[in-house]
Amino acid sequence: MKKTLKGILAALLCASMLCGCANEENPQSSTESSISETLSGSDGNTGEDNSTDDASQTDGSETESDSAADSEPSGSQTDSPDNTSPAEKPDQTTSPETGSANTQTTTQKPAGQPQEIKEFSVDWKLSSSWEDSGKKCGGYEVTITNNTGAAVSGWTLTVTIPEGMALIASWNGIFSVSGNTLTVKNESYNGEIPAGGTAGFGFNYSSPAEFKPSGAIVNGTAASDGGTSGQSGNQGGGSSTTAPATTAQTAPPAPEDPDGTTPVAAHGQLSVKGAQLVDENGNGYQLRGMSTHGITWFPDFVNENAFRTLRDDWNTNVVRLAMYVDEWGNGQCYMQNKGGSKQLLEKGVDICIKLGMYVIIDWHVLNPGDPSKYTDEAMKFFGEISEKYADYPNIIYEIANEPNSGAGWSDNIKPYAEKVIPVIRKHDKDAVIIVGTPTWSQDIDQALADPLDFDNVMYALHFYAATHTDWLRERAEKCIKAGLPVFVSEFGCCDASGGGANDFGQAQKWLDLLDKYGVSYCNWSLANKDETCSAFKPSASANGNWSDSDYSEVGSWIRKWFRSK
Ligand code: IDC
Repeated sequence: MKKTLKGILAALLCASMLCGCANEENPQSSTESSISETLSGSDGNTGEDNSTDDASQTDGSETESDSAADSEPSGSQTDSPDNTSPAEKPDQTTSPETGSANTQTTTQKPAGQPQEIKEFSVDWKLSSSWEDSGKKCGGYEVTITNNTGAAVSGWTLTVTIPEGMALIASWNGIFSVSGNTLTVKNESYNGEIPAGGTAGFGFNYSSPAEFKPSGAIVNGTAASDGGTSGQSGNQGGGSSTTAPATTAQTAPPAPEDPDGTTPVAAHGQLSVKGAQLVDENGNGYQLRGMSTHGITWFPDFVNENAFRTLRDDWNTNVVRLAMYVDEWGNGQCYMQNKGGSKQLLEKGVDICIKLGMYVIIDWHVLNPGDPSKYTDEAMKFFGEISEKYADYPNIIYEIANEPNSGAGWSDNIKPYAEKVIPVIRKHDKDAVIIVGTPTWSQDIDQALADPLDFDNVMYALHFYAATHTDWLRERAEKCIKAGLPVFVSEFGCCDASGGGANDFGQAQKWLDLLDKYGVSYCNWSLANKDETCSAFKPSASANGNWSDSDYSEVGSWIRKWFRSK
């Protein structure tokens, strides 16, 4: 069944009627405001689950898994699970990322507790906490709200910290510690706070005693404590106490150029023919584009101008929206904030529909390594999302990013897929569905040996060029030649930790191979985190129209590659 423009317009009419009702009842229910409220809302249970395996493979040199992968091309999944607890490697696993989700936060005081409104208020959101060698460690996302009634052009915050507390990581501010005082000044790009507006920064700390921030001073005056919230369920009186909203009913927008030259206008509903992704005319078609980082970690990058720049300046035709399911270190993943995660995801999907780009809805399973641990959640999520977007040819579903920790193909992943795929198919009969493979989506040969019995399914192969070299390329080529539909829904040019040096020689070999067979690929990641795999420098904005000075080394390289196609 092909999706037609007529079908989309009918769906739009229907959805806009729904939306109209929702808006009548709740004039505040625009996606934008709901997202900002939700994302600044309660952490709820931010995942005390610190003992679970984490982005194990992401820790290049430290983990058994990477070296095992390198030295043992067979990539036995049994030796791959990483049992290093986050506490033992806080710097790579504790990445609450930029606190930019908070930039639109409005501070709401609990009813019945009038508080004196000071010139500034400060919200402290604990996004993670752990212990390391007897020290208390934690990650905070902090929001300063300007209540002065006039814009300020710079800010300096000081707060008392426990004796001996040190910073492990910090972002969106210039930090210094002197004795018992932590001082944070704005960066060049976030000094301006409009009247009523906010600025955000964040950091991870390690301290002999737990840090419970209060009594901050901003620009020389005592700020009101907007509140603290976080893992412990300690929910103070600030904006962070807002419960996660349920998903607002919003209508997807119309494609802005339905008969034009956008990727989706020109190629329509994709499907799988043999090993090859083909367009609505049955011609081989390759998707190339960027994967976001976790959307709840870098929500600012989910914006129209950024995606438009990716389409028009970067020459890409797909965006992958990575929605972490339950990752340690981020209190806003799907399992912690379903409403907020879903709204942000839908915002990204809607932008792609408007821009005529393909979009991959990525159920970003890294933790738990076995996707079948959340089969019911996945069925519910994919049921809802596929019902909403059933008529849009833009959508590709990726139902398990990277199974790991020994999750086997035939025992865990395939049975999981056999439950989730029919849920999607019930609404969307022909969408392309990508299924992850064992050992962080490296063991595609196991899928080849025991494929799924559904049409339009592809199998994920992921590589990080500095870690996964000839042996994985050989496996890829063998499987593709044997007829397996492979989709590289995520790759990096650096090592599997997302760090280390870029290896553009290896990356080039990979991309040449993928282009030779028309295999689609998405690069990790559309973010300005201070790590090698980010396409942007920490100083870059998320707003598109980037200039050369905004790009990281890999950002410049990959953009050039896409533009050459
Ligand atoms: C990494 C991010 C990093 C984050 C970490 C843990 O780059 O900022 O702290 O996840 O969540 C993958 C995963 C992907 C990893 C990436 C790099 O799909 O989530 O992102 N990687 O480690 N597989 C192989 C590498």
